[in-house]
Amino acid sequence: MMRERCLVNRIAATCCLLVSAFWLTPAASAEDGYDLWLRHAPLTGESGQALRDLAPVITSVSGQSNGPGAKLAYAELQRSLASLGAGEANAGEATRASIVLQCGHSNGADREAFRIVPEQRGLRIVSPGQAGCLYGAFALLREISQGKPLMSVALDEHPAMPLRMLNHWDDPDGHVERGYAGRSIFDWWHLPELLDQRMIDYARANASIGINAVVVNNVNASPLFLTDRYLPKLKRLADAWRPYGIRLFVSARFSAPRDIGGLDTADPLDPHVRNWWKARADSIYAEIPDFGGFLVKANSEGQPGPQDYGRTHADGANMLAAALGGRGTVIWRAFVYSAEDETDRAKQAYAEFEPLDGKFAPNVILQIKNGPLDFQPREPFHPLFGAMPGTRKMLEVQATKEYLGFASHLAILGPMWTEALQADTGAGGNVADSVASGGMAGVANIGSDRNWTGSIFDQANWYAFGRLAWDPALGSEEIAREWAVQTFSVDPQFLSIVVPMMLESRQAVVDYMTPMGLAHLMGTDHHYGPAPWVCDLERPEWNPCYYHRADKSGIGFDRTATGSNALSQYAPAIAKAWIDPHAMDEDYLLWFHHVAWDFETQSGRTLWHELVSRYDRGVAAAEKLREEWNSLEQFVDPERFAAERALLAIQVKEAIWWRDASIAYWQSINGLDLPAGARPPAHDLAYYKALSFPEAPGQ
Ligand code: GCW
Repeated sequence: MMRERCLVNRIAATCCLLVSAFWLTPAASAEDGYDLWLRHAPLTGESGQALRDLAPVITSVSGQSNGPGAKLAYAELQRSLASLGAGEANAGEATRASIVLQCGHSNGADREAFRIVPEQRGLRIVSPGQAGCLYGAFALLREISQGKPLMSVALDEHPAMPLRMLNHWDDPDGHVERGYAGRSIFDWWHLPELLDQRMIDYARANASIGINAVVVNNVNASPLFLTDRYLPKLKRLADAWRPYGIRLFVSARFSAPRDIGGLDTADPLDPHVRNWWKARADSIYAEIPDFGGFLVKANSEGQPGPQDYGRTHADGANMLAAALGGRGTVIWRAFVYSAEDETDRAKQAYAEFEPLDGKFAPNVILQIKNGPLDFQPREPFHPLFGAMPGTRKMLEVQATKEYLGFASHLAILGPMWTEALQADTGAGGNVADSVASGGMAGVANIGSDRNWTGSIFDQANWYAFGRLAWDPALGSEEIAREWAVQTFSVDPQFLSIVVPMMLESRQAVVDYMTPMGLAHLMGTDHHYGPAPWVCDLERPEWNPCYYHRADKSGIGFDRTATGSNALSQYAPAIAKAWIDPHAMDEDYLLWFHHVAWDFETQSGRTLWHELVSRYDRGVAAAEKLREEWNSLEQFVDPERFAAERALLAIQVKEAIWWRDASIAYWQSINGLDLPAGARPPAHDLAYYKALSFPEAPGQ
């Protein structure tokens, strides 16, 4: 199907080139976004000519051509180079370039590494393993798509971390928790008999950016996934994805021995419970020999866990680790907080897990969200990354944008994830270093929408996730450019506008939603739109007022020694940078400090005036995104152009809504006038409070 689509795209693109010769409209053919960054539109100009001249011939080193990675790499190069224009050979046989695939059969850690080595008349893709060969092929195509001459591509790469994993929060009935791109892509109803072509296209897209693991179901897990009924379904997927180097994982419900096992307990120290999990694991491995393992959300937000039996997280995780043995990995989430605990929610995960350092089995990885709260537009990095040296760790980020305007708002997350990955933990390295033996998990933003992610620009977040998990040192700009070239156009004028748009988009969202370190002010349940006034929910930490702590005298959460002292969970050198409200990075000011409304900020303005100016800056940035996109019509096909134009109009409208509702609320608390010249909110506070969104998706 994708092959046919490629052909259709090539014909369309060729027509487009012919048309453009007359009307100078280089982007006339409609596209729906299904092909992602793998469109491989024909190269034009000198690079297109050069590729046609070389018309590479692809071969595999004899005896090594039968592995799954080699076969896929071969097919991928054939089809995609043809799509890029190499199929239309200008060259005679004697002058054609050669691409040689040399793929080994290693099962070791190096199986994903690859080199692209230039040769006299062509190049060689070399890997000790099969997956590495496929990664090498995709890397070559990425380079060529950027206009790099085939003969000058030379790479030597290996992944920075072993697990580069998508977490799907998908339920068996097709609902996706916090998903904004339609229903689940997994058709459990028709599996195992029917394997949708989408499952292959999905694996190919993941492999193209180095993703090697997928958790297929929600961490709020249904025990169904552990039943015999689901085994053949899971097996069908695992078999389909194996050639692409992807291992399948399942979110395991901790109470499964009770829910589906006929036991009256799920106590991790009970021998019957241990045997039950061991037998379950054996049944899974009998069908899926390379099954990845279990992801577990335990004793968090009502999920069952070992604490229900007076046991620790380590007891629970190690019991499952023993059931898997050397065959797989338990990924245990550190996202926990408790209604009964009076302390700052941002402190609770550290308080619970840090004392368990060194107590987890070697095949347990602790999965930690990027910040100590919950995927906010901006948070400081999670203090656990600077702790627990005796524990394997994994970084969890969220591509779905639960708190950043869903798929409606343009917010490119590469800069946010880079901010986390490159944060110095004060413990001898940065966050990326601290997860080097674990990995990176991305809560997937993928759904049944034709364009996969609900908007074209949200594809860039899937892309950036894979690229950063492969190499956390990559710059956001480089990633954005790579993506934009492959997804839209290599035209320098287009790139000079769209790449900065992408890079600035996340800060725009921070500014109009939660400036200066504010957090969790989103509407209850759906997490869409402003609701800083909410203060009546059962659990204190469900209320936005818990986080902003605004009163007549000031605003912000005191996390210094005079408050919750969450700062003390960071290494002293790191905490020092945040301790002085006058000298610190003001992007985190109200995260760590409660300050007076007339506190003097670094701009010389009072806190109140500075806040208003940040809201205005955010709205202006959203307007700029819209204007800039609208200036790019000539570079983008009509379908994708119109879809994004509509979304950016929504974003501007909602940025104004965020600003106005927030300002109206703060004024109701502080009783202060707006700075001179600032526009008053369009409506009174009662209007904003009365808005409701019964149809908001993803809840
Ligand atoms: O952010 C919260 C979400 C929940 C989610 C939870 C988690 C899967 O609102 O929907 O549950 O985080 O990460 O477990």
